[in-house]
Amino acid sequence: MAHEGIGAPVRRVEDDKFLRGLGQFVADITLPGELHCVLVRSPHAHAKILRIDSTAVARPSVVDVFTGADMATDGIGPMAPLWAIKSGDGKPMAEPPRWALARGAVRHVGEAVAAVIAESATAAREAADLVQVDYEALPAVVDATAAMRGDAPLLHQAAPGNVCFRFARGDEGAVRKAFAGAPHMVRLDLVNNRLIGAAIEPRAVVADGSTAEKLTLYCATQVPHLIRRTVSEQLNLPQSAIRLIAPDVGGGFGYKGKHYPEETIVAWVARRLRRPVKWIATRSECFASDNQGRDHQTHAELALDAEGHFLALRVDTIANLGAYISTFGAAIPSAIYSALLAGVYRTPAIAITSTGVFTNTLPTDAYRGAGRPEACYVLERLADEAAHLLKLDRAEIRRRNLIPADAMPYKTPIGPVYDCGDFPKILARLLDIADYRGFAKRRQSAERAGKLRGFGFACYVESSGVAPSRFAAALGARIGFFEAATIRVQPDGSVQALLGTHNHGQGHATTFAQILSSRLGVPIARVEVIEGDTDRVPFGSGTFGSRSIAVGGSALDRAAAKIIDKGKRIAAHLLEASAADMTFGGGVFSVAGTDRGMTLREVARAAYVPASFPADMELGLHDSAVYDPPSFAWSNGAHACEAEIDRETGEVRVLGYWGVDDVGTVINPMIVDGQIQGGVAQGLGQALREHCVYDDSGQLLSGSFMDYALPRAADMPPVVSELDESQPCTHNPLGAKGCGEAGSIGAPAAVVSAVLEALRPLGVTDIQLPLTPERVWRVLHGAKPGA
Ligand code: MCN
Repeated sequence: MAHEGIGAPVRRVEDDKFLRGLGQFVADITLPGELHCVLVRSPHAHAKILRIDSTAVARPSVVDVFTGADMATDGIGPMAPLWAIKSGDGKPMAEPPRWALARGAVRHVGEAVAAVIAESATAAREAADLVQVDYEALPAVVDATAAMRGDAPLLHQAAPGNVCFRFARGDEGAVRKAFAGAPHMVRLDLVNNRLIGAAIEPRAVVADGSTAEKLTLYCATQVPHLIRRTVSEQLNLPQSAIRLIAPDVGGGFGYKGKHYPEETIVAWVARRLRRPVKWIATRSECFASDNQGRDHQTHAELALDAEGHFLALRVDTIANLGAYISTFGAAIPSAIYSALLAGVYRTPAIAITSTGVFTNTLPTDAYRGAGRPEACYVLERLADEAAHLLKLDRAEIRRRNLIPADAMPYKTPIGPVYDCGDFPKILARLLDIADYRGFAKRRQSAERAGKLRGFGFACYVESSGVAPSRFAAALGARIGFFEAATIRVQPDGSVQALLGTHNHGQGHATTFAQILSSRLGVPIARVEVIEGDTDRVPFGSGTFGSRSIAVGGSALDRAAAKIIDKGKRIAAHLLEASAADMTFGGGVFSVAGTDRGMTLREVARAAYVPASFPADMELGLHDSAVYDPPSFAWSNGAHACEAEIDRETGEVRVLGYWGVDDVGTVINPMIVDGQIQGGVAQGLGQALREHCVYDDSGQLLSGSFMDYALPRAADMPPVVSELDESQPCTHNPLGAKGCGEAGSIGAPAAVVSAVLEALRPLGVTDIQLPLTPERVWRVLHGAKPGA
């Protein structure tokens, strides 16, 4: 059998159907008698709803129009966040209710106010235009700092000053002491720009409520079991009465891993009308209703000794949560972000405060990277600034502060313990492959051609494998983050693997099959990976936080161990040997020290014939396992890029990009390479192009791809990605660490580092994300940076 197992760069088995247009996405699901749902959305960022009048809508093709009042009558519960953060003084976060259909007021443009249900999508759209909503417009606030001012409009009575929480972590006393005695200090004010996710497939929900017994939901989501749970709680239905199918999903990027109002609305309407109901977001609707990402304003200070050793870090972040707390919206800028503030560095004292603030904007939540790019950006900007202050090379100041491999396991002063990693080696290798030494020469020749050239780099550590449930619970998580896997070896030796994770572009059908190929010795063509169906997959948490391999893969590995164990007992029985003498490898059970053995296929056949196995054994070769990680899997790496700036236009061109990443044991290097490249594309997007902008009244100005600039193929430099497998994760059975977010974490910091390096000779020391041509041009020409 060709090597297809762990480590083999096999092509993705799932791509065939996608390349031939045979994927089955939610919009492809058409049920007999289905109705269509179009949502009437608020044009105001903040308003009281005075009256909703749907009399003009009456026509045969329109079935009904529902409002928040109807949902209230039916006792539909609020959209509860699944992570609750406490303030530094122990106070629980302010948790104002969020209703799937607005009740009494709207707090962001695009908030759903009424659901129009009609026999066709066109009829529903036309009718939605005829629903009359009388609003009393209220003043709005979109900037988080402005929202905390005394005269700012108040969004929720339950959140005075629009503050949701004032999270604090670390040892402020130790930090204060270190700063008092430090000879050097750098301080920066940083903006981490708000981003809008843009998967190829818009969000979509189809609900079949035709029968009383079972509500089937088809949903473009990353987290099938989680959505089943939240919808069941809101509709007060047993979870077993809901089947949630997340079929092929065209990208998720974190923002499809959250519970949205439309899931509740469509499920509730379908049950109420006893008909299938379909809602497919238009692209404009995505801009007005999908969660957004990042949006931090941070003041950060780093204290250093005379040699450039970091002594203490203080971070004060104001995080814009939007109008409501999304599923994990409160955790991202607090629990998750703060855990990364040691980064790859030995900083003895760290303290952070992070204030979550309500504004009249869409809710923010996880978006590829989710708190980690923000932390990396703070640290790397400070490191560059410190190097500049102390006249040290940027690589040298990092070398002096990196946590050495022999310090592992390393307990950071902010809480987490890194189990392994060789950060100095990774950085050294990066600088080699990117030819950092040769940069000065390349810069000179660029200067001769009238160009400004910069080399930048960033080191990162990532809490992949989200999440150790005990750690998460201690910081306010209301759910566990385990993963579950079931393996069924069929009587012919073919294998089905059922996992609670979800594949929306990451290649799970291939990599999970590769794990089983290694563990069970089966060809990957004989492994079927099943995800995304709560009636087939018993339990699960879903895919987010680069967890599928580290957590789901570990559950699968454990289940495989149980299969092997049972297979040994069956083979021992048939070969008249002791189970203790059986070995397993390459798909064959053997009696140690003899040439007697049986293949997995033979054992599987026997497992379903009771006469072939001991009487006290249960029939079949199938088993399940769950895995809850004891810690995060600490992926890490260093990324570099070289960029050139056009003085005339301010355009930044990234000429080359390099990454050296430690994602532990690599299951499929080709897939990991693709994941890194995809992440880098999104990181470059954040650094150079993407910017979600609201005007002061809360209207989304970047509400289409004409205004919100995604990176295009031509913006992508060649990406050289190298993987270092020398530091496998020590606490999961695969040794694997996640890779899905790596590129989006390192890239923004690396790009800004390069651009500032290019601009420093002109006296420019600061620029805020994103580095659009206009911003760079303004900085170059000494004008005030634009909004
Ligand atoms: N892998 C591997 N060896 C490793 C680590 C991972 O071969 N050491 C493989 C895995 O088996 C899997 C892929 O790489 O096929 C990504 O694995 P992992 O890092 O565990 O991440 P997840 O599968 O949990 O995916 C989530 C992650 C996140 S959080 C976002 S956001 C994201 C991403 O992955 N969204 C994506 N990558 C994406 N890729 C696509 N195409 N579309 C998205 O929406």
